[in-house]
Amino acid sequence: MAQVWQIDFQSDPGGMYHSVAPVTCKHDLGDGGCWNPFQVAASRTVEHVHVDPVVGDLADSRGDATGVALAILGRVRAYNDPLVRVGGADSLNAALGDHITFGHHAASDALEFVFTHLPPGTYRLEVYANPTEHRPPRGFRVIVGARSADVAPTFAGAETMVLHDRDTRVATPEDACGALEGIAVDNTGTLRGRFEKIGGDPSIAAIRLSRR
Ligand SMILES: [Ca+2]
Repeated sequence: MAQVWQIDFQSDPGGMYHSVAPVTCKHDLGDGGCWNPFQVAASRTVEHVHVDPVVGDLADSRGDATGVALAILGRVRAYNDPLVRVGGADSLNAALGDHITFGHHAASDALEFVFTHLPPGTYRLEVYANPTEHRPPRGFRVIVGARSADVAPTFAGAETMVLHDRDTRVATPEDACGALEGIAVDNTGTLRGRFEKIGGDPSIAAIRLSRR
């Protein structure tokens, strides 16, 4: 059976640009509905960044403690899009509408990420961008060793929703996701990678890491 870790990035309450209260996702994609909030201090000015946020003792998707930790190395900002309200915590939107962001203002142009205390094995890494259409675009690239994938929402199959009192296209979760397969984790239990900007507002909403 797969073991899966689900991480839901979000800011704490009170950010700028009408950032809404965070909602931690409970949506079950088939592996269990436990998500870990990765909460970053809300950006209260455009220059307000949070440096090297970390979340430890991650539960797996079935709610069992694992001791796994995730560190993001760099200067990030955080924002909760009103999409998190659509469907409530039981909706995948609760994981995808809010996000951390980088690549502009005082934030880093690229971020490193490090999982630690993973059991050795072969992993699949799925990374989701905020799926709402935005100018500048929300896309970014995830890189692990020689593997890379673009995480850049596309809108051919998008729904239109009213967010911030205007019509906004929202990509399907699949069209806002990039995935890397076959990542080997050895006895060090460490998986390192990097995020690089593509668009001008790279917005990391969620990660699902699966050990098969
Ligand atoms: Ca969330």
